[in-house]
Amino acid sequence: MIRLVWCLVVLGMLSFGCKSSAPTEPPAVEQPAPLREVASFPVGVALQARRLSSAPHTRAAARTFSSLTAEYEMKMRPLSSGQGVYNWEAADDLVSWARAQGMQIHGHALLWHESVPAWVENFGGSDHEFEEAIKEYITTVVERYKDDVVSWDVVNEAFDNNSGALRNSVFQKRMGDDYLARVFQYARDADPDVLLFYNDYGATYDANKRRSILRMVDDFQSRGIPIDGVGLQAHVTYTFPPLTSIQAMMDSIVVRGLKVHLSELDVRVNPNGDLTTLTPARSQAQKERVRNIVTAFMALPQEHRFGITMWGLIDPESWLIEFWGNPEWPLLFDANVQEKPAYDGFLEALQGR
Ligand code: 9MR
Repeated sequence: MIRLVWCLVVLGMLSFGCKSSAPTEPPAVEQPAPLREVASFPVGVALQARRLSSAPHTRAAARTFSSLTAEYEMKMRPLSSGQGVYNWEAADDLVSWARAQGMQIHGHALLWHESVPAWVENFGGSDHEFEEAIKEYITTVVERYKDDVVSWDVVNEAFDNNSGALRNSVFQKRMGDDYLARVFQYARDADPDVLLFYNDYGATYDANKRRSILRMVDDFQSRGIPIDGVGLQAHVTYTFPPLTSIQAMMDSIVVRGLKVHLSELDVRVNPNGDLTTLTPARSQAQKERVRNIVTAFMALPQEHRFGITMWGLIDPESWLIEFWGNPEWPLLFDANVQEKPAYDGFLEALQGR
């Protein structure tokens, strides 16, 4: 009995203590549900290794996303500063951080004409030696991350805009027009389990590029060259390209039995430069656009939904601002690492709302 009275007294003191301290605490802000907990497919984010030193970034990224892409560090130029010379540190930092958060890792990108180190660009040996060096690079990188990376963009942006012709990259020049097939095979030989993607932009609205990509897939499949999916970068605006053209390209990938990755999603709201701040109306339009794209993706058969990756975490760090020279707010989080209406659009689509 004495014990019961004592407990009641203590409980009373505790609740009184809570009540009296309540007014000094900031009101609890209710956070929306984490996308990774709601989605039935991986929801990813591209991060640079230097963001790992910012607690607000890592907290939001780990809470929200279930997949990580290195925005920079796993490309050839940063990874390899000389033939046989590898700089793993920054890539390793991202990989071990992602693993600690239970995130899967998408490798980006083994070959990209915009990330060619000087030793490759100015390679002094024969074409055969060039190809051996590229093969060695692919094998080394894929094998190193065998246990960590579930999927690789094997080649990024191999086709020209408008014409759809094979780009005259150093890879095409030194290895010939069939280099794509051979490098996909090298990646497969290095890891029989990793998923292999071709990744590009513009495939939803550039008819010739789309045709070239699909022709490459058909050709690979007819020859038994390994390919598991196509990454559509999805650098879109709030109005362009039309949803129907995004759906059509996704369907073309699905009918070929491959997986679809919306691999670099961001949604420009200021493509004409008419805004100096993000207006509520444009923010709402962005939310609807994100909702529509995610809804269209969710309509794909489950085994073809590889994932959706946002190309960056917070608006002011998006590559688009420098690239286009306009103020821009293309991502799901604002400068204060707070979820925007666009985040809610993503979430509502996942929830079927
Ligand atoms: O957003 C990336 C930026 O931080 C890098 O400096 C740049 C060069 O490595 O690459 C950007 O990402 C590109 C991606 O790798 C491929 N598709 C186009 C992206 C924007 O340029």
